[in-house]
Amino acid sequence: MITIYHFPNTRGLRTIWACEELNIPYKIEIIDFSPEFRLSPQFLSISPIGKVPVLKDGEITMRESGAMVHYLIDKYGKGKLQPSKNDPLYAAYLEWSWFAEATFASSVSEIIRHKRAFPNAIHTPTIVEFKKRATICLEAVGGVLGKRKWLLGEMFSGADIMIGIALTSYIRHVEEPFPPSINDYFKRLTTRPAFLRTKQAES
Ligand SMILES: N[C@@H](CCC(=O)N[C@@H](CS)C(=O)NCC(=O)O)C(=O)O
Repeated sequence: MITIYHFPNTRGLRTIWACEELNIPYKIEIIDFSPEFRLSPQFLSISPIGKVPVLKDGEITMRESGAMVHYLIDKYGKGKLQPSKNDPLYAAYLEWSWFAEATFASSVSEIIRHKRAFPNAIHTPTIVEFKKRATICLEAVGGVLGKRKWLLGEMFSGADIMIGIALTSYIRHVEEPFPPSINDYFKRLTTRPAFLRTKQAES
């Protein structure tokens, strides 16, 4: 049985959502998110930098949400949630998946980290700068969507899971409304039955 170490409203949602889309059985362990627990020898033994999510599948332990999504799709997807490797869309699938974490979510994360590290000395220009960076990323997503239903067109893929959770993070931490193109896409994402089951599972 796959185990996902998670804390509500964090990136483990990607891993849970992938399991739900693929009907893979899993269990969730909600961890104590305090720095004391995350940096304890017990948790560091499975997550050497004290972060969630962590995925355990038999002998395998993973600590990057995007890698978990790709792993689950490759191992259990039976062709679902990704284009085949010789499909020209495969490059876009990889690119949006990586963009979601390395570029988009990282701008939002700078805001979270700054507020967490300096709760009594928030430096407004820093927050403004990273909100601006996150918003440029959001506009890049809106720009490609156009009339497309999902990032790759008609095919819902792991890239939508990756971007979808970056969007939930944008709402919570950038606190700006989405432009209409993103709003419609976000509604489609968050009304998928697998997404609704994901939110239910973590609560
Ligand atoms: N790139 C990693 C980022 C993991 C990450 O930053 N997790 C956050 C929760 S979403 C965390 O554990 N933060 C605690 C901290 O940074 O101190 C991934 O995608 O899994």
